[in-house]
Amino acid sequence: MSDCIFCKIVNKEIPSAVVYEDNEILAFKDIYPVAPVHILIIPKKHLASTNELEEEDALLTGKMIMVARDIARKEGIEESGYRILTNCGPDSRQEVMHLHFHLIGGKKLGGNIG
Ligand code: D5M
Repeated sequence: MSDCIFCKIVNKEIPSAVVYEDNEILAFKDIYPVAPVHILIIPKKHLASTNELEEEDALLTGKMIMVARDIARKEGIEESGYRILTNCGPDSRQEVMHLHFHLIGGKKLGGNIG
Protein backbone atom coordinates (compact mmCIF):
# COMPACT_ATOMS: atom_id res chain seq x y z
CA MET A 1 0.00 0.00 0.00
CA SER A 2 1.86 3.03 -1.28
CA ASP A 3 0.10 5.55 1.00
CA CYS A 4 0.34 3.48 4.20
CA ILE A 5 2.73 4.96 6.76
CA PHE A 6 3.56 1.56 8.29
CA CYS A 7 4.24 0.05 4.84
CA LYS A 8 6.66 2.96 4.35
CA ILE A 9 8.32 2.05 7.66
CA VAL A 10 8.54 -1.61 6.50
CA ASN A 11 10.14 -0.45 3.24
CA LYS A 12 12.52 1.89 5.14
CA GLU A 13 11.11 4.87 3.24
CA ILE A 14 10.62 6.62 6.57
CA PRO A 15 12.76 6.04 9.66
CA SER A 16 11.75 4.16 12.79
CA ALA A 17 13.46 2.81 15.88
CA VAL A 18 13.40 -0.89 15.02
CA VAL A 19 13.64 -3.31 17.93
CA TYR A 20 12.89 -6.56 16.06
CA GLU A 21 12.72 -7.67 12.44
CA ASP A 22 12.31 -10.93 10.55
CA ASN A 23 10.98 -11.80 7.11
CA GLU A 24 7.33 -11.24 8.04
CA ILE A 25 7.24 -9.10 11.22
CA LEU A 26 8.64 -5.70 12.22
CA ALA A 27 8.61 -4.12 15.69
CA PHE A 28 9.51 -0.48 16.37
CA LYS A 29 9.09 2.15 19.06
CA ASP A 30 5.81 4.08 19.05
CA ILE A 31 6.47 7.71 18.16
CA TYR A 32 4.02 8.89 20.87
CA PRO A 33 4.77 6.55 23.80
CA VAL A 34 2.17 6.32 26.55
CA ALA A 35 4.48 4.36 28.86
CA PRO A 36 8.23 3.74 29.29
CA VAL A 37 7.87 0.71 27.00
CA HIS A 38 5.59 1.30 24.00
CA ILE A 39 6.42 -0.76 20.95
CA LEU A 40 4.36 -1.57 17.87
CA ILE A 41 4.48 -5.06 16.36
CA ILE A 42 3.25 -5.23 12.76
CA PRO A 43 3.05 -7.75 9.92
CA LYS A 44 5.17 -6.69 6.97
CA LYS A 45 2.34 -7.49 4.60
CA HIS A 46 -0.45 -4.94 4.55
CA LEU A 47 -3.53 -5.92 6.51
CA ALA A 48 -5.71 -2.99 7.58
CA SER A 49 -6.85 -4.51 10.87
CA THR A 50 -7.96 -7.74 12.50
CA ASN A 51 -11.03 -7.52 10.23
CA GLU A 52 -8.86 -8.56 7.28
CA LEU A 53 -7.28 -11.62 8.91
CA GLU A 54 -7.71 -14.93 7.09
CA GLU A 55 -7.22 -18.47 8.35
CA GLU A 56 -3.76 -18.47 6.75
CA ASP A 57 -2.74 -15.55 9.02
CA ALA A 58 -3.25 -17.49 12.25
CA LEU A 59 0.43 -18.46 12.54
CA LEU A 60 1.55 -14.92 11.70
CA THR A 61 -0.59 -13.32 14.41
CA GLY A 62 0.49 -15.96 16.91
CA LYS A 63 4.11 -15.13 16.09
CA MET A 64 3.37 -11.40 16.54
CA ILE A 65 2.18 -12.07 20.09
CA MET A 66 5.28 -14.15 20.81
CA VAL A 67 7.50 -11.39 19.39
CA ALA A 68 5.76 -8.97 21.76
CA ARG A 69 6.36 -11.34 24.68
CA ASP A 70 10.04 -11.72 23.73
CA ILE A 71 10.46 -7.94 23.53
CA ALA A 72 8.80 -7.60 26.95
CA ARG A 73 11.34 -10.10 28.27
CA LYS A 74 14.25 -8.15 26.71
CA GLU A 75 12.87 -4.89 28.10
CA GLY A 76 12.76 -6.43 31.58
CA ILE A 77 9.00 -6.12 32.07
CA GLU A 78 8.07 -9.79 31.80
CA GLU A 79 7.46 -10.11 35.54
CA SER A 80 6.17 -6.59 36.26
CA GLY A 81 3.62 -6.99 33.48
CA TYR A 82 2.48 -5.40 30.29
CA ARG A 83 -0.43 -5.03 27.89
CA ILE A 84 -0.71 -6.23 24.30
CA LEU A 85 -3.62 -4.61 22.49
CA THR A 86 -4.84 -3.81 19.03
CA ASN A 87 -7.38 -1.24 17.91
CA CYS A 88 -9.85 -2.05 15.12
CA GLY A 89 -12.09 0.53 13.54
CA PRO A 90 -13.51 3.92 14.47
CA ASP A 91 -14.94 3.10 17.91
CA SER A 92 -11.51 1.83 19.01
CA ARG A 93 -9.90 5.03 17.68
CA GLN A 94 -7.64 3.11 15.31
CA GLU A 95 -5.54 5.79 13.60
CA VAL A 96 -3.19 3.81 11.38
CA MET A 97 -4.96 1.38 9.07
CA HIS A 98 -2.20 -1.23 9.10
CA LEU A 99 -2.63 -3.99 11.69
CA HIS A 100 -0.46 -3.38 14.76
CA PHE A 101 -0.21 -4.74 18.26
CA HIS A 102 0.77 -2.22 20.94
CA LEU A 103 3.13 -3.58 23.62
CA ILE A 104 2.79 -1.24 26.59
CA GLY A 105 4.44 -1.46 30.00
CA GLY A 106 7.17 -0.29 32.31
CA LYS A 107 4.75 1.44 34.69
CA LYS A 108 1.52 0.67 36.53
CA LEU A 109 -1.04 1.06 33.76
CA GLY A 110 -4.47 2.62 34.13
CA GLY A 111 -7.28 0.29 35.10
CA ASN A 112 -9.73 1.45 32.46
CA ILE A 113 -9.10 0.21 28.93
CA GLY A 114 -12.60 1.08 27.72
O1 D5M B 1 -2.21 3.72 17.03
C1 D5M B 1 -1.31 4.15 16.06
C2 D5M B 1 -0.01 4.41 16.74
O2 D5M B 1 0.98 4.60 15.75
C3 D5M B 1 0.01 5.64 17.63
O3 D5M B 1 0.28 5.24 18.98
C4 D5M B 1 1.16 6.49 17.09
C5 D5M B 1 1.92 5.50 16.25
N1 D5M B 1 2.63 6.06 15.12
C6 D5M B 1 2.11 6.81 14.12
N2 D5M B 1 3.06 7.14 13.23
C7 D5M B 1 4.22 6.56 13.67
C8 D5M B 1 5.56 6.53 13.21
N3 D5M B 1 5.92 7.15 12.07
N4 D5M B 1 6.49 5.85 13.93
C9 D5M B 1 6.13 5.24 15.07
N5 D5M B 1 4.87 5.22 15.57
C10 D5M B 1 3.93 5.89 14.87
P1 D5M B 1 -3.70 3.31 16.73
O4 D5M B 1 -3.86 1.96 17.41
O5 D5M B 1 -3.89 3.22 15.24
O6 D5M B 1 -4.53 4.38 17.37
